[in-house]
Amino acid sequence: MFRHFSTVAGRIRTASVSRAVSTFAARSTASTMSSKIASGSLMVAAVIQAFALNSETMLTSCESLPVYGKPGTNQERTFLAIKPDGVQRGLIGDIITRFEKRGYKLVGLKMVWPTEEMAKSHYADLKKKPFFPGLVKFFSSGPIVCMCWEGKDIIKQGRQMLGETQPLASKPGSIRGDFSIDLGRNICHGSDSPEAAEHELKMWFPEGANDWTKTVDSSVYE
Ligand code: IDP
Ligand code: MG
Repeated sequence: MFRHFSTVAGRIRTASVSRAVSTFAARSTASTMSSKIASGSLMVAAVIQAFALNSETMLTSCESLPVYGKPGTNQERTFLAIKPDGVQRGLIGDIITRFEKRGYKLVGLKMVWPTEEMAKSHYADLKKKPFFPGLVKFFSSGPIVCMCWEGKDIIKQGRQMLGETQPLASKPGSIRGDFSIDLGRNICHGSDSPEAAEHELKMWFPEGANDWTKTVDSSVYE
């Protein structure tokens, strides 16, 4: 039960209410009830519908940017994750610190225990690879830390800070080069293109991110 996104559940609940209300209203209209009862029902339905719509509006009104930001600007965003091995090895703080110290802005953060379905969906582009079943099993074997980072060139810079897919080919100073040895235990994930960032951020942060202003940005950007 802890594996469910509360906001997704909230949205589903809201959507269900909307659907139920529409069905109820349609049925009320088509029924042979007296017009007084029917209009009363419609009024109640309209109030509930307005409430449901308002919940949606409130959910989106604090998101002035799409969750994937604006690629190519200082508000470019990427999806980075600390995989189950990174969590087990106590590297959450170190990894976050690297991006914070570089000057990037953390706009989304949560721990999620992915289901196998979520893992399959996340790595869908690799589904024909022989290592896919093992990858899915491992990715869903424990909680991961999901992050949305924002800043200039973050998609490419994030990949560089992670290192190469193969840890043995990763330079010291990179996360994989400093902390990992084997391919299937390379600690972290990062979107590899703007398209991937959009897809992954929509998937892992359906509730959106936090569009906060970092007051020291004038000391980071000229
Ligand atoms: P990436 O994580 O650097 O983007 P991808 O090619 O997208 O690399 O692969 C996803 C993950 O699958 C890798 O991080 C790695 O953990 C795992 N992986 C990739 N290639 C292999 C392989 O040949 N054998 C086992 N695991 C692999
Ligand atoms: Mg990849």
